[in-house]
Amino acid sequence: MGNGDIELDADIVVVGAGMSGLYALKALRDRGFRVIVLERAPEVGGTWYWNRYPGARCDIPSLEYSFGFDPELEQEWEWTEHFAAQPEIERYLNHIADRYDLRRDIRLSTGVSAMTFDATTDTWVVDTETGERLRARFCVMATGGLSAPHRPDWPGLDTFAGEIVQTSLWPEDGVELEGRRVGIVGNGSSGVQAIPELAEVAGHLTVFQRTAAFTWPSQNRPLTEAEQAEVKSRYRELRAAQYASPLATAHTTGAVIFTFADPDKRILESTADEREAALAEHGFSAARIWGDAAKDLEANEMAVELFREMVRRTVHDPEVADSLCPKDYPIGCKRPVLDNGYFETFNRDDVTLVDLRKDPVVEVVPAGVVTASGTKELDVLVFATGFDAVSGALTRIDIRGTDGRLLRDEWTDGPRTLMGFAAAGFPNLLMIIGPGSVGVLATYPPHIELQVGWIADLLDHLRATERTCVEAEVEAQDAWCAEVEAAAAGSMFLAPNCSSWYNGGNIAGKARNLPIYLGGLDRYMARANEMAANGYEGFALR
Ligand code: NA7
Repeated sequence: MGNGDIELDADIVVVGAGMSGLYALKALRDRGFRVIVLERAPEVGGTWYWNRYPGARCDIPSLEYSFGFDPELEQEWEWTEHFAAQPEIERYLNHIADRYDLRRDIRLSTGVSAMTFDATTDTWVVDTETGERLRARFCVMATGGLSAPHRPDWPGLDTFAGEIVQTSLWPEDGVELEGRRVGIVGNGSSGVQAIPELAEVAGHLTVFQRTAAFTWPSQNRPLTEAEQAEVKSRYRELRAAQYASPLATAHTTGAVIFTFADPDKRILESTADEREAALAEHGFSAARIWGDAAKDLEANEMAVELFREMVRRTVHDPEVADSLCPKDYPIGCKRPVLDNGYFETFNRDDVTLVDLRKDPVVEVVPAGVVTASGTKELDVLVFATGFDAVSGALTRIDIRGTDGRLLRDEWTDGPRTLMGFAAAGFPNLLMIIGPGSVGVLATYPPHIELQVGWIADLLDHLRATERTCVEAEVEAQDAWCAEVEAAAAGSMFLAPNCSSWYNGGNIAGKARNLPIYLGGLDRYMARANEMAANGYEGFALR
């Protein structure tokens, strides 16, 4: 690539060797670019390396949560379950690293601390936590949407005499749990997945809950050979369906994730008998079948009541059941959770629920966690308290663009990008599944393939036309941000009493904002491809 007089370590530095970074390396190397990947972890896999807590599992069917770029890879890889557990996905990503000889361009245990754009040469200077400095023309951020761990700052936490672990930073050699007094904080996907597994091994499990979860039985089961062969026999057609769909799904495997809402079913007009029949037929999913619950808060509250009824029918102790009933936010505000025996776990004698709304945390002491009602003695304290999502992995790096402006400061009121690909003021910096794209809503592997393909085409175009710089234009970025906002209007993600990692409400001081385009991947990619066809409209190419 035309690098003039300056010495470049690579054409492109990719930050992160998770799913996005691995595929970016493969695709960009295939186009003849010199690529170096920098990864903080000692292994590849990203999310599927770090989140190795007991029970960690994907909530998208395995046969769809996988890459389609190589039909041979698709045919040779055998998934064992409808919803793959973490070790299997980690093995899959390691297999990809080996199969395409990716490791030679990946530097492990090399976190990126700072990135500075040098406008005199149109290059990025990348500083690592290991003290290295690299220069590249372009940076591609493959830093993930749920990768910047968040942990509460409880008073006295550092005095705790036992072991503190976080689900998203689970040690590779495990944590001793057998027979011990274990506490867990957090009831999102991570907590809900971990709780039944921890209860199995711990001597006693104490669950500290701030907000009750909407979670549905996953109905996970082994994939039969016949099911797998059937999907593999028509994989091209199914992948095509994924690439062209709003959420990169093809409903291939027959795994029942949820009973989807029927637009014609209106809970506001339903009778008590009809609701009872729905409970008998669908169980917890009876709360999800109503078309009017998606946008109408009154209908939503009626659907939530069906969910609560299922909790009361499942959990024996009425007080515990009451605490486990979601009360003050709508279904659809947070990402739905899939579980394996979550509510049933609270019927065990060796599991205690502490409802932090009634019994708040006072402090942590060497012996355990003190709440208003007294000390809960613990040997291990597990935080499943989520992430500074979507933008956090980017704002935690000191990214300095034109005139030294800091990305973190530019995004104080929420991230601003042109379609999640790039941000004005930060030339030659491209993002995979960045804020302002469809983001975490569409199935990652096919979604990543589409985005990386678009980025690779852009970089190819720059090389072919001998340009050294690409930057999002402010007007185009403003117009796109307005469109993202318009698409989110009226959605439950921004309901008045909804606070979640989607909208930044889970992190104190973070701007409340939904940096996710709700218009669907199909419309998003059509727009991206149209921009490309019009000579990368909205981008300044120099
Ligand atoms: P989530 O979904 O953000 O869940 C985090 C949980 O931790 C949630 O129940 C929070 O309660 C709780 N939390 C956070 N801070 C505190 C404090 N200070 N005290 C008590 N409880 C707290 O993260 P996950 O890792 O479970 O899942 C993230 C995504 O990964 C998931 O949606 C899937 O897409 C995969 P809150 O609701 O804020 O009251």
